[in-house]
Amino acid sequence: MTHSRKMGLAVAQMGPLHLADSRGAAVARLMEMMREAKSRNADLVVFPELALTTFFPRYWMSEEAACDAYFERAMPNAETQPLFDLARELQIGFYLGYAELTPEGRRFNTAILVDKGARIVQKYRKIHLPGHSDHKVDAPFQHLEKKFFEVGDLGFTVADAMGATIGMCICNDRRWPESWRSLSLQGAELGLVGYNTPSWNIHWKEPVHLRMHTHLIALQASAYQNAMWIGAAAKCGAEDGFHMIGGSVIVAPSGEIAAQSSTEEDEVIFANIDLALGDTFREHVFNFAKHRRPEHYTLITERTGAGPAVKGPE
Ligand code: CDT
Repeated sequence: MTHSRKMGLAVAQMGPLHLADSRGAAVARLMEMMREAKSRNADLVVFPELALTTFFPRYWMSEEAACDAYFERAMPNAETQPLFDLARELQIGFYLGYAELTPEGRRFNTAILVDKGARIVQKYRKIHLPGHSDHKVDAPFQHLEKKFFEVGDLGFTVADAMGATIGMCICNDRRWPESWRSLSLQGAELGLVGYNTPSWNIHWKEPVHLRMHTHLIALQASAYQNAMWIGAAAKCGAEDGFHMIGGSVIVAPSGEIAAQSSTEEDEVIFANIDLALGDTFREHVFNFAKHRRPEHYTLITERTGAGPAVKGPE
């Protein structure tokens, strides 16, 4: 008999952040949603990827120009300190995505986990960077994550915070089973992800509805196959005319959606999640120690791209 272990989980979706919107305006919106999350008894609130600015990788510019306009040289800093102060006052943790410029001048797409005392307890730097680094002059917009960011160098890690073992990833990472498996193999009970997903595919003529479908199917399958809860926060709607999907969700280890946003604006969704639900899956169908067969999975780390068929016994 497993005893319930409840945690108040809020996901704070953001509507568009336009080019003209200041960091101060973004932080004020985050603070307002943090207050709402607390009023609904949340222990933790999940904010989106790159939550302080517009999704700037859609614009062609130099790395220097991007650094000047969109990257944070410290966290917290003068503009985000009020968010940290409010978290401490309300005793609520948060996940926040932002563009990180290190003292050595390295650029990462980063997320932090902050505890109820406003201490940064975990940092993650995005590993799966989608898009391109060249200027696609004929495309309606760019996706320049490969130009502006380095591949994250911190790996997939977990932290014990707010009563749960928590792992983080960022946007495109959610589409890769390796991300979630790396977290669940460290006992993650809750995975957090922020995202900015353009509604239009600039590489091929993808029906727009598939953007929502592939987003949800990836999260629901990943939650189930890794016996974990997932909280996923969009920044969405049309940023200066460039539309991104909403669909912020809280997904249970059963793969079922426990809460989902219904707008493309600032919106807080909430679920009083039971971490023990994951224990049931971990003890039975996904008892990793009992049922996994890593000796048959070696290709997963030996190969990056697909290669020739492996010869079996004659
Ligand atoms: N921000 C980010 O990683 N966006 C990507 C867009 C690629 S579209 C398949 C995403 O995976 O949502």
